[in-house]
Amino acid sequence: MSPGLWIPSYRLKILLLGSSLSGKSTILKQMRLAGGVPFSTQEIESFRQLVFDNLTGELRHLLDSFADLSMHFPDALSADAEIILRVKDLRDREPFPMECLDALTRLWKNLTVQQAVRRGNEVASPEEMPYFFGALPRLFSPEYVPSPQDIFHLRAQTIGITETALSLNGIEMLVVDVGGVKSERRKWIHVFNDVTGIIFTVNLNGYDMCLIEDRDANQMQDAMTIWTSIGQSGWFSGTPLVLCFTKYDLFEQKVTAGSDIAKFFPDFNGAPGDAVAGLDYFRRRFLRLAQKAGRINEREIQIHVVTVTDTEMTRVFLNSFGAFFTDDDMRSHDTEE
Ligand SMILES: Nc1nc2c(ncn2[C@@H]2O[C@H](COP(=O)(O)OP(=O)(O)OP(=O)(O)O)[C@@H](O)[C@H]2O)c(=O)[nH]1
Ligand SMILES: [Mg+2]
Repeated sequence: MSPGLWIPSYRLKILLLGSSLSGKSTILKQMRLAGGVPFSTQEIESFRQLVFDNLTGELRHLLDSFADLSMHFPDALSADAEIILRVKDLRDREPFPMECLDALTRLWKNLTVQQAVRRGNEVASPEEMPYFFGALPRLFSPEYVPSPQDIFHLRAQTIGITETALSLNGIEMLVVDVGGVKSERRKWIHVFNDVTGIIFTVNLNGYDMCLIEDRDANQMQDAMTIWTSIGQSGWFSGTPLVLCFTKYDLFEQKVTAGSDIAKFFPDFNGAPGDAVAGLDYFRRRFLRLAQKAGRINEREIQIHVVTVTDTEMTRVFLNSFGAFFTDDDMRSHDTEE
């Protein structure tokens, strides 16, 4: 084959797009496991180190946020905080330092710290903190190896662009994952050629959360802005869009516990505590934006609501979009769920 005449062997090129923390890389991990690209031993070791990094990094982020939240950090916990501030990255196969187990346990149980965790939406605290902090003794066991669930809950901000070739339901595809923070978005254009389909992820739970890179911005508003620009973009006229609302589990928990969507989206007129009405409201908002961008009449949008840390639920989602992206006939019918 002459140089420059490379013919791609995949049938679909799928772009994962969306704001940071919306679940793009988690979907890619699920796609890898479903698509015959399992994690290597070295990757699993990196995930183990990342678990420790997530635990200590998330706590440091929270401690740093006390001033912004106008809260006073409890003096009795300073020695424990010192231990966490001093930790170094783990080396390959180095066990988690045991002195951190007691310090993390005491910090996490403290009522003032818990109060700060509950106000995490104001400082973009990681939403998966309860998952890892609820499992501290298991994670600190010397034999600990991350489970697939742990791997799906890990957080690592994507920097740069990754391309993964895999096969789902017999369809060869190249899946492109990008970083969602604002500083990464200027790189997106480099992968806009020859796209067969876009999976656009929206963190439903982000309706009351600021962006990690901009505390004055709202995650949901940010997602709406990107969604509009994709709808209007000349690169993607005619490209089928899968709109994937993620973190329904966290959204439902928060809304039913009493967080009022109308405080952040005043035109929401559902009852406080009604997560289904909330979901319906955001679904309609995104469809309306697509309509304004001239997309909806083309029946090119499929909508899903997924908890992407849940393998069963994500498999159902993954089984649906291959046909949607490959089958023009399917898109001539209304495919909204
Ligand atoms: N509970 C729950 N957690 C989720 C869900 N989707 C993603 N997460 C968690 O949210 C965090 C961020 O997910 P990522 O997949 O890294 O987000 P991303 O869109 O790739 O973020 P960037 O790389 O910064 O653009 C991770 O800790 C995931 O485990 C979900 O549906 N439910
Ligand atoms: Mg990512």
